[in-house]
Amino acid sequence: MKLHWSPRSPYVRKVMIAAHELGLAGRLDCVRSLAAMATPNPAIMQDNPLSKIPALVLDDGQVLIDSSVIVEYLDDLAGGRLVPVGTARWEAFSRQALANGLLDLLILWRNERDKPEARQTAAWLDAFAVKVGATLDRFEQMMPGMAAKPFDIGHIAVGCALSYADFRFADLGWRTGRPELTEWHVGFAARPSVLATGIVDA
Ligand SMILES: N[C@@H](CCC(=O)N[C@@H](CS)C(=O)NCC(=O)O)C(=O)O
Repeated sequence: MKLHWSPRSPYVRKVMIAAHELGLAGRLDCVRSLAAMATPNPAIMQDNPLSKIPALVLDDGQVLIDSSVIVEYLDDLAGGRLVPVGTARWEAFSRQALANGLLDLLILWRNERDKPEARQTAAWLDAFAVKVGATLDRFEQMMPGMAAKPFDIGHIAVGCALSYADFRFADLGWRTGRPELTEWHVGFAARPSVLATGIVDA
């Protein structure tokens, strides 16, 4: 299976963590693919016209896009360990959606923050800060229940979003006032699948 991959992408990292958790990492042929909002990449677009990564090309040519879809596919392939059943399933999916939304916000925030000051929209910057803060608070409120659940697709997304905040928003101080989320993230960061997939600016 060919994976459009980058060591910088938190969405790709979700897929890589799942692959390691499921024992499937060796089956992925990771192809370095440069995805940037302002620069459509024809090599990616052959497989994903949105020019976004991750995109997974299966051996029969079928293409799966979106990190959550790909993680669910890998879980299915491995016999299902990361997607719970029953009520826990909807909890995990909701947690994943919230974390994906947090990642989307952080990326938009970074794009805006990195513009020359004269071109920044102050109202957007303020709104990003408010929404990111509220989402982090919600994760703190989800403790200790979230920490007690077996590791699932939602935990992967939350951990990747927090680690991305460390990577691109070191000054955000997301740990302040969120002791339980902080403690949970220490455990997340120590997992072999997470250690094997560190995000780097390369
Ligand atoms: N919802 C998608 C988001 C993927 C995404 O935005 N990936 C970024 C890389 S971190 C990308 O490809 N950006 C290029 C672009 O937006 O054109 C997912 O979960 O896979």
